[in-house]
Amino acid sequence: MENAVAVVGLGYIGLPTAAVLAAHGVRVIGVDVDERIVAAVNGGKVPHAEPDLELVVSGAVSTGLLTAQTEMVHADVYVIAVPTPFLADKSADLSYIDAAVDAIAPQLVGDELLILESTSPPRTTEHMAARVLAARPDLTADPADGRPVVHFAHCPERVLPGKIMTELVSNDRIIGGLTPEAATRARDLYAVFCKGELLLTDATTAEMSKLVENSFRDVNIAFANELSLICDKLGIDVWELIDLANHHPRVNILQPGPGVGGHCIAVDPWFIVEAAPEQARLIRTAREVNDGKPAYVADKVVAAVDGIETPRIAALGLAFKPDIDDLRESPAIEVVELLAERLPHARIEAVEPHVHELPARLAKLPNVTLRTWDEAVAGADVVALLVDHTQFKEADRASLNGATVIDARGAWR
Ligand code: SAJ
Repeated sequence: MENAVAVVGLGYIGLPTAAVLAAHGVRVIGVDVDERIVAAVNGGKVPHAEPDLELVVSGAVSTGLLTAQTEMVHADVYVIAVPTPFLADKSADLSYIDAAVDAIAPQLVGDELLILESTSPPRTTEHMAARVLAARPDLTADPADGRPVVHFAHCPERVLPGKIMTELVSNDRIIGGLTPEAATRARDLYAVFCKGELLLTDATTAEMSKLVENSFRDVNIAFANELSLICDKLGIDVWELIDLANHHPRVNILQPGPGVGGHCIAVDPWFIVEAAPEQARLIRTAREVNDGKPAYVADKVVAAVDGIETPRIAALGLAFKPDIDDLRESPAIEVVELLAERLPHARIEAVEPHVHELPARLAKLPNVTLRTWDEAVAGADVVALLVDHTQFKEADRASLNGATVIDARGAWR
């Protein structure tokens, strides 16, 4: 298929990118190993909730410009948007990238562009190129070499879940080429739909830029989370303190919470720590501070039910942040898990209005159930607010009936 873009991985980033490209007149083939995702997309449906995504996907499918399949195809441009989780030792798991690259390599004939969008440790684009060229010694990445050239670039996604369809178009983008020509070619693709600035650099700087952006946020959230521990010790309301301090013209402290979740901010800083363990001291400590928050919140709940034989605990929210259904790496889930383990005789009633069933991690725990607000708060000894969903913020708190409230988000101050 000529003049086509193959988007490899139709997840949180790949599918919106494929749909937006197709909506701008580009022929896009989505490739995903999951048959259910492929079937959903071909039916104009989306496998996960994201505002406006289904509208754009169904429109693109109906014009015939977006199709999905499980087999790899030949394309002029490959956009690789597969997961890059971390392993138990916090090092990056590049197996999804490697699998995608291994499937692409036999398709290449020369002159293709491979763009890595997955958030990746420094030098992953170089790793990707080396892997392709090891499989295909008839090709090169060097335009002066004489053999057919394949171009490699890294263009990290920076969109905020919940606002992906607008941010894809409006955010500035960093485009790192393994060669200047690769960067220019990648820029031409993003220029089709991106109204933000397109900033060209080399691939490794682009990789680091993405990691640094999320680490910046992680370190700043860790500062707020550390303040919450200090304030508890000193008997100060941390949210009032932050409100006041933020009146300084050059101070902007973020909000403490039960920890940092999602697939990005809780993961990406580890890639920097892995690349420069001796130097990345603050970044590592920030991760540890944020990772320590779920246990700290669980401790507070355990202390609050001390002396109650069979306590009932309402755990409000399971998502990793407000007003979304995404439960990935959610600190709220970790809090509930810890409570279930530490309080085997307690009834833990989770309320998550954005999902219809408990995630597998919690469903297997005998003392955790999914309830409505009314069911959970009626008769609860402790109410733990773990996610500041609008619905909870606006709820009638008279129904809490004097239960002990542990507000990990400061939403009910
Ligand atoms: N959080 C706090 N306090 C705050 C802000 C956030 O505890 O003041 C928590 C949230 O509750 C959540 C976590 O941090 O658990 C992360 O939420 P988020 O809204 O800060 O970020 P994400 O993970 O949804 O998206 C981030 C964004 N990165 C930055 O803002 C630097 C997004 O632009 C990236 O594209 C995305 O990561 C990604 O895919 O890397």
